[in-house]
Amino acid sequence: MSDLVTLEVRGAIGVLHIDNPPVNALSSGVVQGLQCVVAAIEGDTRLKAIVVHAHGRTFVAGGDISEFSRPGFTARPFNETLARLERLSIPVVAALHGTTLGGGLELAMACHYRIAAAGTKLGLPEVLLGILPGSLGTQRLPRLVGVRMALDMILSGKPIAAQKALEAGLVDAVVEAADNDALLNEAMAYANRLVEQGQGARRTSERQVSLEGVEPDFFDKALAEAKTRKAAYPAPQRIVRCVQAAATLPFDQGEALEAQLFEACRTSPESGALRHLFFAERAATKIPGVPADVAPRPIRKVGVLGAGTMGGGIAMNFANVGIPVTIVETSQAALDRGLGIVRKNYEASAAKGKLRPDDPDKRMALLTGALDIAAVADCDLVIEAVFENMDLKMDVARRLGQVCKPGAIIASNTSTLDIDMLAEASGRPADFLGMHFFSPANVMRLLEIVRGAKTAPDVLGTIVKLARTIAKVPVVSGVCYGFIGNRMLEPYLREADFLLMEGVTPERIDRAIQSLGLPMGPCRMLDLAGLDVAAKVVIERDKAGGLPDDPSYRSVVRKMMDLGRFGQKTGAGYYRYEGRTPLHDPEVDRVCAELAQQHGIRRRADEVTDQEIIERCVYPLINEGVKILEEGIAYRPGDIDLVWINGYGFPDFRGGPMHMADAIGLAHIAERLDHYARERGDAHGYWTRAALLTDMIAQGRKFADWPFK
Ligand code: 3H9
Repeated sequence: MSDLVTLEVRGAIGVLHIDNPPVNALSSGVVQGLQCVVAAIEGDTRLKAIVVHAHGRTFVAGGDISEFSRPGFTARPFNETLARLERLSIPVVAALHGTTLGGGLELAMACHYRIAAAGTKLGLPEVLLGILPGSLGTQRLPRLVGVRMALDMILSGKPIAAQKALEAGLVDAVVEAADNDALLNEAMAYANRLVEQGQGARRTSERQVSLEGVEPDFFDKALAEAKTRKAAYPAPQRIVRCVQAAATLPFDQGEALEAQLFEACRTSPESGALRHLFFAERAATKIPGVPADVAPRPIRKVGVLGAGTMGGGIAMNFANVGIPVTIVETSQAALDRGLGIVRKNYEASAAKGKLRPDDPDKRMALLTGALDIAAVADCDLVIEAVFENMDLKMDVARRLGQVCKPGAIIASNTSTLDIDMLAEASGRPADFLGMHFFSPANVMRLLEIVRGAKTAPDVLGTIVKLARTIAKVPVVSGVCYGFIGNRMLEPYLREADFLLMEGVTPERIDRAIQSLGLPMGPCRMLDLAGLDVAAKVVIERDKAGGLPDDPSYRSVVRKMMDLGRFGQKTGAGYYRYEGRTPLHDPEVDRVCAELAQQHGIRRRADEVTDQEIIERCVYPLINEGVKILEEGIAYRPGDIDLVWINGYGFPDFRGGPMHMADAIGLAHIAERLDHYARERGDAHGYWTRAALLTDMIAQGRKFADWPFK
């Protein structure tokens, strides 16, 4: 018998212990252990009841996701073990705590009775990994809670609270247990009572699915919805089919369908991408040079400089989790305007039912406005979100260095500027870093954390941890122009600009890029962000000597700014707008043709295929990502993928640009970069491959093999 799963006999009760830290995932070792213990129980006539209990912080949190990509993986051994467990004639009680998820809940549902510690969360989150519950979750859950709730839980992947599970019939009792031992005692007492009362097995698979209150077209509608809204994902439609089978077919037929469709999902590239992102998110919090047990500095109060769109959004993140914020502005009018927008945002969320009615007042009470920078003197963390201008930011950094209390962390929200220079200006480079939020800062999940040359490890550790507290995905970047995301965005936008001059319309460019699953192509994106803002970034960089010696470089965006076409906010940019609807604008064609003539760019829209648009915009972006890895700006390819998924709307089912590059094939990408270098010339190095890309191809490596030995 393995140490992972053991059987302890306590009088007439057998306790099946699962002990596989940190989350008791169902690794092949655990499954083997379960098989052995269930076989032992079958042959032990002393036992009158069984309690299934897991050690540590949670009951089983699911199948071991790291094993899903292994050749030969199958859910069959686990499912057969569950069937044997369910077939036992003595009552089997599951004692649940923590996060009882996926295969963990499926194990619980194969038991005959379930008791849960108050605070337990129960769910089937497989859909978030692009799969469906593969251990009879689609068959047993509808038998316990009905098809409507089962479908809702499986399609959303959201866990429910123990009390709701009790009301729905998913658990039989919720108990207050001070700790896991106390829970085990409660479960023992429950099992003993069942024995005293002569209660036997109560098998979920033998129950009928109730269709009461379910309309005849319920499944058709659910399928249509899954097809239209979630067409790119492999699981939702299949989930509907499985739950429908649970409601209409015998258990074994539903089981066979689930097994077949689980396998189809598991082996899909989309699920591979989503699983990659699951582990990437966890890996991103592990920072070289920062010990895992580093003591974080306490963050009890935050200061934000600037109450504009960015500053207000940043402040909301902290108020949302109960951390008070002091917001500093330079004028009362700007402060009132900023705080007014924050209140409106909260009230809109409350009106939509996303917040409780009293939440806006409670959260606003955590925000204090001030007009003097000295007001942040008692803050543990101060984030400056003033206008993106180096002189201004240097001055603010200097003043913060004087005002902040000793040990306070000072952060800049700059999206491009040199964090090391700002850190030196503050006079406290060890306490300084970049916290680059993405707009809207209260919504976008990405937080790019910029590590300066002298940022102290505990400062970095504190902010990575804090990011998770405020529900952000933290990714650490080194210092370079644009950090990870905006640096990679640059060649993407460069090529879009050239394509416009070659005569390709904004609609065609956007359509081609959107065919990958991005919500917007580059033209729509810039129209929304503001072409004035985008052009100013180019102009500032030019002034700093950071642009190639190429007068045609991003000349369309600069021209748009000169013409006052700032995008959606002025009703005209790459498109003209009726309300929010983008429409073709012949004026843009004319401007692009004129620029093409000025720069000697050949008009060739008829020759340009959608594939060329994708290759020219996306492959240089990937190439830039490889350079970022090569230079150590990003620690891992997965970090880059997280930046693009959570900050730029890259579709998660593609796993991010680096994961997608593996799927396309690195040799193919390199070959196309070389092709464009030949076709278009490479005087400015636009198509020069990253050296690491060439090395990886020579050694037959993929990004999935990172870190390279
Ligand atoms: C499934 O069950 C399919 C079945 O239908 C069929 C099966 C046959 N596997 O998130 P944390 C690791 S699909 C492997 O930082 P938290 C995680 O990588 C599964 N590893 O902690 C990390 O490792 P490291 C359905 C897993 O407290 C460590 O545990 N279940 C798994 O913030 C701590 O994780 C899910 O989708 C796993 N299943 O959150 C649940 N889970 O320390 C997925 C965690 O090396 N898991 N790890 O970085 C979660 O949602 C969260 O991890 C959980 C804990 C809420 C459990």
